[in-house]
Amino acid sequence: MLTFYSEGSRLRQARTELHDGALVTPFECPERLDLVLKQLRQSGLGEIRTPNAYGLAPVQAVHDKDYVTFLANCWTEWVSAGHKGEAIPNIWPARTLRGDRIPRAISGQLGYYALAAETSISEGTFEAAMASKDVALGAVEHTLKTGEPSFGLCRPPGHHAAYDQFGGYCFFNNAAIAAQRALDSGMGRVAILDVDFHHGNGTQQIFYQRDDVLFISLHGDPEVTFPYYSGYADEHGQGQGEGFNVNYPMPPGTSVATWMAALDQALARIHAAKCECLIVSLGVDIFVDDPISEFTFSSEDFTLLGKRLAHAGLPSVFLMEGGYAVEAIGVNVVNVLQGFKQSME
Ligand code: FKS
Ligand code: ZN
Repeated sequence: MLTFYSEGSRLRQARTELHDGALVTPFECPERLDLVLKQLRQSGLGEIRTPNAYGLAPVQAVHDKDYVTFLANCWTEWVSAGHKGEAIPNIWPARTLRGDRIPRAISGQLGYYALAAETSISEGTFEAAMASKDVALGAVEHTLKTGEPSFGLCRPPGHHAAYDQFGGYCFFNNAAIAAQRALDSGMGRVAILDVDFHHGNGTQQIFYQRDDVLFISLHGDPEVTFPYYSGYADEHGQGQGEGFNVNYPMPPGTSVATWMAALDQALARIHAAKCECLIVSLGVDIFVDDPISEFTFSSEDFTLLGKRLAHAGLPSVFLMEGGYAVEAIGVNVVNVLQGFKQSME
């Protein structure tokens, strides 16, 4: 199985994350890449390739043009406005304010285009987001061409990024960009299966009114878990998209057996909807020791997960999302991929 990876992902080097009321070193850090790369190299899973540069068109196929421009210019504007720290929003068009204006000042734009405050924008953030979506596009292109599975070691992650909003460590929605690419190259219907601990609100929002992408997410119950305002079981999709969005929220501490039962239902839905390829938003923050998440996967359980995903029998692309128990993330990612590879016919 080929891995796609870009050195450009290292350009995201934020120093601050707003966490528990303090500015801390971000959980989503470049060292995550090294831990996964190290295990991939030891595993003999396959070659690690640098993707091509695909430019902005595939980004603009799922994101708002003005949002992309905002991300491209944000850091420079923030610095020229004389701000000292990293760019962090501190006001939003909240429910009682106007949501129909995009203010001229960068501080106003930040609130407009942000859905959460933990994720700062810093030098190199846009460039890293560009590298990350190229990784996703390289992976999907390879799978479309060969039918072979591939892994995109995306960083920054993507599943919280919506049509015109960033947050939850995400800027461009890598899975959505890859899914759109698959559709544009002739795939009839694409399944995106999101196994990250956190609900993939961005992916859901981008495809909510469409039936050409089936989005299914297994995640921590938003009643008590980020992103709180999305990911409930009654979100089924809208209009044409009715029935093509499926959420399995589960409480903190949910057993692997319960989680796997939800996965089986998800795979049955993917089969019933006649999806022609599978994109997995692969967050390994469902690991028991993950510092910001509350599911109970052991490292061996990740192998089982890979095996079950292989039973879907579809051309598959794995794209990295979260996972923070830094020591274990390499092992856990590789276990999914090895489990998958071993179970393919
Ligand atoms: C915990 C607060 C949660 C933000 C969590 C962001 C999770 C990001 C992720 C991604 F895959 F996108 F990286 N703060 N007390 O893991 O979903
Ligand atoms: Zn997550």
